[in-house]
Amino acid sequence: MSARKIIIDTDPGQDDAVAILLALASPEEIDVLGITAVAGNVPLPLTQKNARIVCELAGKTDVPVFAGCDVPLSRKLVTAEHVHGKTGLDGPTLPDPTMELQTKHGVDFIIETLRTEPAGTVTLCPLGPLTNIACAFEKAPDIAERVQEIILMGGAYFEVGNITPAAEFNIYVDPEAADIVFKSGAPIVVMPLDVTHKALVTKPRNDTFRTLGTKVGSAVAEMTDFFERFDKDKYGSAGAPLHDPCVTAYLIRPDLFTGRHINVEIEIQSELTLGMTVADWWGVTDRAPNALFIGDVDSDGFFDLLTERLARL
Ligand SMILES: [Ca+2]
Repeated sequence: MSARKIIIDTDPGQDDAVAILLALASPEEIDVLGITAVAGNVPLPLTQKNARIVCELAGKTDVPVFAGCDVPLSRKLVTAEHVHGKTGLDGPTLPDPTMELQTKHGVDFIIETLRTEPAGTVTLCPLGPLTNIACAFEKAPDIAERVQEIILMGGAYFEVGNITPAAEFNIYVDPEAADIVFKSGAPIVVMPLDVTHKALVTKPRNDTFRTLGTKVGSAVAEMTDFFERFDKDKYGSAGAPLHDPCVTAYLIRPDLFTGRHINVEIEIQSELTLGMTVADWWGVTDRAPNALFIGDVDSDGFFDLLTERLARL
């Protein structure tokens, strides 16, 4: 089987960084055509810079990085420095990138790639708010049916919200964009908090990253140390959840994950529950399934994979 061609759409973010490192360490399964940055965890000038920092950390300076949208489709940007720190990548000290940002807009890169590559051969991997993807679908309605699959981190059902009581951060930041993507007709796989909260970096797991004895291993351990304090304080959990790496791990080992093919709709009107992913897990409506909503992961298998791959960089 040849490697799957993907575009990573991201707002790094420590967990985005680990997701990107996992993809870049796995060329047999994953061919990263490009990385598009979006405003989310921190504003766009930082997310596009962080994406380049991560590529350089991986030693993969030939991956083109594009800046996409700097604000949600119709709302004011909400960021998450309280989770990720001022830079978005707080924790390790990493050098400023020397690789150039591409001049093309990220949305145009997504459109052109989907139009150029054979239909059904490019997978989109959104790890942040869905603004860039929705913008591309709005600007070029012909591309949605050319997408092989969208594998995204976002939403929650049984775990409910992390930014409001009802909503997960990525969907909440740009609910209109999420609504467009979930209604696009493209095949969607969703990694909600329900599964990402099971991908916890416990202390022994983080020590394993640290003892890899590489620049990447140390950086991942330091990012996780920083990231962890938030979830420990908030949820009392035994470690930091690696949300976004669930997306790239799924590309390599889909057998580690289980879920249900169900209908998922996005709340875009209610002030109280704005950005909620209304997931028909129990099949109580006759609304057509539009997403594979993941609910569980073999967390040991996930961390074994992550450790093995990060060790290569
Ligand atoms: Ca992210």
